[in-house]
Amino acid sequence: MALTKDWPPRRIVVLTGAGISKESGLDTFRDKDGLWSRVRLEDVATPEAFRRDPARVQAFYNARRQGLQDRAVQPNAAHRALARLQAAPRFETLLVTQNIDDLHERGGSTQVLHMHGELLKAECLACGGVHLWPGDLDTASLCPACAARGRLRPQVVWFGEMPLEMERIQAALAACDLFVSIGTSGNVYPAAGFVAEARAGGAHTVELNLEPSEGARLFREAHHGPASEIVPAYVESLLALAT
Ligand code: BV8
Repeated sequence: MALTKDWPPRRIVVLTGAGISKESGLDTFRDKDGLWSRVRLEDVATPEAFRRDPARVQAFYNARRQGLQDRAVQPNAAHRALARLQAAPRFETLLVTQNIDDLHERGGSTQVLHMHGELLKAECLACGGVHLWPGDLDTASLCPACAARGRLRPQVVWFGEMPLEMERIQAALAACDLFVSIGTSGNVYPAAGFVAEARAGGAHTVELNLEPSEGARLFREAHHGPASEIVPAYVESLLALAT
């Protein structure tokens, strides 16, 4: 039952997390076999860690960057379903992802808002330039714009850093009719607070996740199961409204 100001919805905000890429072969963070079960985020995903031991942080992201480009890692049916939703003219869909992989784009999505940055890009600490960077980053890496050596970091938002395009996201959450959260544990802020912001704006809120997240009680509707199954099913139910 949709309790919202405007149904069928016209303005939709979708938020995705690591769970949508799990069936594509990428690790999540907090599952039992996740990234944070093998390394402490304080050692590899904060500005302090980068200042303390840049080689260790670069190695962590170099390994993930190479893993993402493994031929076995491909977008799955959930990524492709969201691309279909974005292409439907009946809806105005903003896709916000916490993920730093490029599987939404490779699954056909356009205008993906990477609030935590992108693994395949590097940012120059000398000139601020952001560049596509599929290879390893290290102390010999040269900035393509200013030629500074060893000043490139992953274009990734670490803990303690401000996520990207927050004003645009918050305006979309306040205005949307429907907020759909997919494959995220609801542990990390500000993304974990988006559902409350959408509800405050009168939107219907839906969680699509393998299991109830930390914020499950804030969602008016929930479907649990693997993203590759429940996301296409939910998208098809929305597209049926548009006919
Ligand atoms: C900020 C990029 C403030 C890096 C990430 C002290 C100082 C400063 C801030 C804080 C602090 N203490 C706490 C905070 C806030 C902090 C925070 O929330 N910490 C948590 C740990 C409590 N947040 C921040 O620091 C943020 N910045 O607050 O800035 C500020 C203010 C003013 C000025 C300047 C700064 C920045 C947070 C961003 C950090 N970067 N990623 C990288 O990728 O390496 S976070 C990283 O974890 C992800 O990007 C994601 O956002 C986050 C959570 O991950 P999820 O995607 O949810 O993945 P998870 O494994 O947790 O869950 C997966 C889910 O999928 C599960 O529910 C599972 O059931 C489900 N699933 C599994 N398989 C499937 C599935 N679902 C469907 N199908 C399947 N097959």
